[in-house]
Formats: sequence, structure tokens, C-alpha cells
Amino acid sequence: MSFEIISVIGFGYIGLPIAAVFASYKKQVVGIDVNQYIVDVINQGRIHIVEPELDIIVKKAVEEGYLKVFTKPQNADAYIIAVPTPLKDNKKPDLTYVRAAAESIALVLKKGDLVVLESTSPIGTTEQLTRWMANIRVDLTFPNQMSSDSDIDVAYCPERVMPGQIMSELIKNDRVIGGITRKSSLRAKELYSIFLEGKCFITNARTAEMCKLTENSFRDVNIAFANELSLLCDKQKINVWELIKIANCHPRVNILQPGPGVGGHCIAVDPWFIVAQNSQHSRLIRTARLVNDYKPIWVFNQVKSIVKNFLNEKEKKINEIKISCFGLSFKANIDDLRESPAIHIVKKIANWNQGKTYVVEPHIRKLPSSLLDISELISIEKAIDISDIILMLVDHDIFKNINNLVVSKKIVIDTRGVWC
Ligand code: SAJ
Repeated sequence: MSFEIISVIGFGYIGLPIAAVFASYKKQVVGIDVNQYIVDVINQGRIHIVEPELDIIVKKAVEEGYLKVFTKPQNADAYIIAVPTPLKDNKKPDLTYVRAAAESIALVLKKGDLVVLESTSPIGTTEQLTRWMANIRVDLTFPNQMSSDSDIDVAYCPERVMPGQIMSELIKNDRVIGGITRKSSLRAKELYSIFLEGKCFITNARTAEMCKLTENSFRDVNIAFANELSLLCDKQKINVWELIKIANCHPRVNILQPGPGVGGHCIAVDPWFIVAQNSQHSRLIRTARLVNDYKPIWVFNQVKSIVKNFLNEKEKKINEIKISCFGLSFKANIDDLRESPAIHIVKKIANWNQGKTYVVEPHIRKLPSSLLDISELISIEKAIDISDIILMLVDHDIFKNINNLVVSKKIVIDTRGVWC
């Protein structure tokens, strides 16, 4: 069966772009989101997130009638679930949204439909998804959805796109597809082939789930290595940026960059999915998480110690000096503040230095509520003018262009190696 109508469930950073891409390939897309505000914004041809090119594609898709969003499940031929899978306070995955999505579409599924899960998920979630759907459909006496004689196909196909370049990566990146059956995999491949220029690697659902977690854990472990080096180098009075640059000249060494910590909704979260299911055998992955989570605390301690020396030298009190923090997003050149280590650090500094903490973040117009009362958003120029201390937290391109000479007149603490 071909895919005339495609339903995307969850209109966040992944669901909205994928829906927009299918619609731009002239497929009828029915989106589902529980948030009425998001539904209204999209149906007006606008978007609620910042992602290059996405606004133009969505506007066109809505105007041409290929994309419409609802709060209730709609009939379709293929369903793509792209809902959040956050961590609970105990660092275990929360599958509430996946379950709710599965149970809602189970009511409208018909023979021959395809269901694909894209959300980052612990191993076994796709199998669990089929059981959740089957439980709702059991009264209708549909065949077992885990076997090859199931009347619907279910597969896992994790997203792999990088915020800031989602629209091109969505089309170009290779995909991993793990079906509950081989037929499910092949049907999912057929679905993505509508727009995909990258290759599709076919495996089973458990391997595909583990593959997604592996990719992000690999990155986390490697960033942890860089962050550990930055601590060692600070102690040994070595410039870590120079060290990494030279070490990377070796043909088989490729060290990532240290920073103020790991943020975002993926790398800082997904490794815990592996740890939650395999606590005995995931020591490296857990340690990497702890190393990266410690980095913002280390940065704050470093700021305190440098500031204290400065105060002694100038015979000033802490509330007499001005600290400007450059960057608030979780990484360079985006406005996304989710799980940003910079926010964590600014909050700690602002609570400590009693109201003379400034933030320079050209990608936002307003500070997040947690910083509103304790810090102030200012321009690059003003920060350079008034600050005693400059703390570099995010390596936005716009900061790289600031004249080194201007900055060198200040006390600079550079967690990204932009000016050192
Ligand atoms: N970071 C460093 N040093 C580095 C690289 C990154 O400190 O050398 C920090 C960043 O500043 C940021 C965090 O790590 O705070 C995560 O940034 P990122 O660019 O590594 O990753 P994300 O979260 O934007 O996107 C990742 C990607 N995964 C991999 O590269 C393996 C992306 O392809 C995934 O689709 C995405 O996670 C996801 O949604 O899972």
C-alpha cells in the first residue's frame, strides 16, 4: 500500500520538520499535537521554534493545503511518533508520551497501516509500543502485532538531525530502520524514501534503539574526555586548546572540544537510558555523564577563585564588580536554551555576586524566567564597556569576531577557547 496520508504525532523540534518535509514532497500530512497553541500557530502557517528554512517550508505547506494539524488522532496510512521521552528525577526514562501517542492512534489504525517511532527510546520500547496498541485494539480481535501476520507494520527509525541544520540533515543523513518484522522495516524504508537522499540501514528494532543511544553516548564520552583534559590542563598550567589542536595532528587522534558542560535535550539525557537498563555494565557511560555534569560546577568554582583574587588585588567587595557572561544557549549559533549549562552557571554566579551579573545572548530577546530577577540581558558593546570580568560560555560566531584587543583589557575566563 502506498502512503497517501501521513500523520505525525508530536510537533516539536523533530515532528514539525519531518511533517514539513513530507508536505513539501506533496504528501498530505495530518499532524497531531496535544498543545492547542502549537496547533493554532502551525495552522496559521507560522512556527513556534527557531530553525533555519523551516518557517518558509511550513508556510508554503499550509498555504497549499498539504499540512494541517489537529489535537485528536486522524486517519492516515503511516504514523510517525515524535514525542518527547524525558528523564524522570531518578534518571529513568519517562515513556508516558509514547504510550499516550500509541494508545491514541490505536483507535484509528486500520489494516495495512505503518507506525514508526522516531523518539529516542530505551531498548524494547518499539516492542512495548506494539503491545500498548494491541491492548487497545484487542477488543477488535486484530492479529498479534508482534508477528509477521500482524495487520499493521511497526518500526523504529531514530532521528539523527542536529539543531540548526535540521532541514538539510533530515534529507541527507543516513537512517537506521529497525522493524518489528522485516516487512515492517522495508515499508518504513519505502516511507522515508519519499524524500531521503541518505542511505537506509535495515536492522531489528532493538538494534536500532541501541544504535541511537550509542551514537549520543559515544559523543558524550568523547566530550567528557575533552572536559577531563581541560581540568587536568588547568592544574598543570597547559593551554588545553593548543594541546588538543596539536594532539589532533596525529592521524588516529580526534579529540572533541571542552566546554562549560554538555547541554541540550539529547546528549545529556540519552546515555542515562543505557545506564537505567544496564547499571552493572555501563560504568564508562555513567562516568562520562558525571564528568560532564560536573563541568558547570567546576567553571563556577573557577570563576569564584579568579574573582576573589581580583577583589583582593583591587580591594573591592563582591557586589562592587560586574561580571558579564557571553552566551546562554546550549551550543553555538542557536537560540535553544534547553538544559543549557550556561544557564546553570549564570544562575550560580548571579546568586553569589548579588545582582551585578549580566548576560550577552544575541539570539534571545528576553531572559528565561529563572534569570529574570537576578541578571540583566545587555549588548556586546555594553558588556565590553562596563564589565570587570568576562566569562565566555558559548562560542557563537558573533563573539569570535570581537576584537581580541578589546577583550584582552578585561579579565577573561574562556570556557570555549574562543579568545585563547
Ligand atoms: N559539546 C562540547 N564539545 C564538543 C561538542 C559538543 O562541549 O566538542 C557540547 C555542546 O556545546 C552542547 C552539547 O555538547 O552543549 C551537545 O551538542 P552537540 O552538538 O554534540 O549535539 P546536539 O545535542 O545538538 O545533537 C546531538 C547529535 N548527535 C550526535 O552528534 C551523535 C545529533 O545528530 C542528534 O540528532 C541529536 O543529538 C539528537 O536529537 O539526539
